Amino acid sequence: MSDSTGSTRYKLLGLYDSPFTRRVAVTMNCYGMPFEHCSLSVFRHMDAMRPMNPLFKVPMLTLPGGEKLYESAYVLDYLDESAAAAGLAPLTPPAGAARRQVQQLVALAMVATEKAVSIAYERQRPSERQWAEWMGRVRAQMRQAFAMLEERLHGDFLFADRLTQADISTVVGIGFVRFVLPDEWPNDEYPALEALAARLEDSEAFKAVPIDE
Ligand SMILES: N[C@@H](CCC(=O)N[C@@H](CS)C(=O)NCC(=O)O)C(=O)O
Repeated sequence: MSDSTGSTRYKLLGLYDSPFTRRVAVTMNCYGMPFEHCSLSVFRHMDAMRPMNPLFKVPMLTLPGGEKLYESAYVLDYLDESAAAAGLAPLTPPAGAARRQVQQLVALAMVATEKAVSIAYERQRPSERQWAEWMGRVRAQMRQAFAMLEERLHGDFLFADRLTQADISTVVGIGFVRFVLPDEWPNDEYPALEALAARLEDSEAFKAVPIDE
């Protein structure tokens, strides 16, 4: 199927320094779903982005037929369903306790990530307008979520000795903190998470979507 521009490919809009965009990109790589990357910033490239996404919210995945999907969780849900239809094991289990447990690990990863993104936004404000108490609260929440993930990580992966969305979402969150807020990553506090991040960042699915692209 092609859209009005004749495209037959998936198009992923958003920079990879958005952890939400990057987790979609890594997931597509894991599923072997090729896509075109539209590398535009929601802040710096608003004029170029407006015609395709006047919401200025990323990620946005355009399907080969032209349909646009927003919200990384829903995009991942679509990708999982497509992967399952193609006979692949979805990165979030389809049902039952396994699904619930992976989703809850992803929820922790998203709390850590969203709080880190909040810190990054707060730092964009003029220094006299930054709210130190708020940043302190958000930082504590971010660290708590990473600590809970660290506690849950015993083997090579967060769930059942195989790669799931819990690992991908956690590692893109860690990547975001280390790249955008390096002073917010407490070195050596989460050794198991650091080992997971090192291993996954070295895999093809992650290396193909570097955070600074
Ligand atoms: N819950 C959303 C969060 C997406 C999000 O906040 N993206 C940021 C980039 S990291 C963005 O588009 N920011 C611009 C804005 O919110 O105006 C998702 O998972 O897709």
